[in-house]
Amino acid sequence: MLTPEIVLLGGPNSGKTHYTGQLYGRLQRNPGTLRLRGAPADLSAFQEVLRCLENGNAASHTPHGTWSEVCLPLQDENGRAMDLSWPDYGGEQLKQVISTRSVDLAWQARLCKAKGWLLLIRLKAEVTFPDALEKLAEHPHCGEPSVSRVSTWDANAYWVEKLQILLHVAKLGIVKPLERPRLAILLSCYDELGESTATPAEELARKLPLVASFIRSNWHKDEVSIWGLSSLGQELTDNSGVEVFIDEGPEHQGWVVMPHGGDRTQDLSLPLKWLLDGIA
Ligand SMILES: Nc1nc2c(ncn2[C@@H]2O[C@H](COP(=O)(O)OP(=O)(O)OP(=O)(O)O)[C@@H](O)[C@H]2O)c(=O)[nH]1
Ligand SMILES: [Mg+2]
Repeated sequence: MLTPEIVLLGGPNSGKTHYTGQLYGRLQRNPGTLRLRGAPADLSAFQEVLRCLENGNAASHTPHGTWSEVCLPLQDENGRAMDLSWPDYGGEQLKQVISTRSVDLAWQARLCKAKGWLLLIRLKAEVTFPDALEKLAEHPHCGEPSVSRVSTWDANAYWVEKLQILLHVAKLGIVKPLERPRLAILLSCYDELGESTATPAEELARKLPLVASFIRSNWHKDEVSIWGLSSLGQELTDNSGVEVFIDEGPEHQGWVVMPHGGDRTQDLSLPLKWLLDGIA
């Protein structure tokens, strides 16, 4: 029996909880390449999300201190069994890594143990400063600064710094290209980017070139993949009551764009399957 551990890495509002709920709904009612072998022991984390989605509404933000881990008994299409331990938590925990420059012991243990990292980045919500840079270039000789001071990090610097801290904490050096942890990057809420013929890797490079380059330089090319993920297919709010979720069920909503691009597929378990194939 394989018992792979992965960590799900994503800041607040990056879509962790909705991916978790939608993944479980798919496994249960509309499975693809991965299937459930039986019922998980504790379903509470998943059921509340699914209950909201069945009414066409978004689930709530996960409180800061929350950590809920569910063991998913899975099998793939060849009947290979594995018990995947799947986490969900309040994304503030991960955001703090940058502000405090520290990682608590529980997180450190998880990072060290996990063979695969699933990193959620919501491109539309990432803040970069091309506007500020353009304005600076327009007034190179002006005495007065033309742009007011920006107090937040550019998302490029933020993610590179965060990955460096996480790798350091997991005791992983980057002298040689990394083979572990296997890394799946999910560009979440991919519907927010509109229709595009670009691959997910191209979308990442367009918005966050430094992050794309850091990953390309430091991971072995076969051990990293970049996907587009839209768990819901559209934005929901806490009282949106979107009919297609009520009529057809949340298990028929949402899609994934594969690393090579092309058509959307409904199988939300594909990135997980890729991750598990390489580490199991
Ligand atoms: N457009 C769009 N919005 C989505 C999608 N998935 C989630 N959202 C929205 O994004 C918001 C945040 O999603 P969550 O899953 O709660 O994010 P989280 O990472 O769990 O956030 P925290 O619990 O704060 O850490 C919610 O308002 C969702 O409605 C999607 O596929 N598309
Ligand atoms: Mg959450």
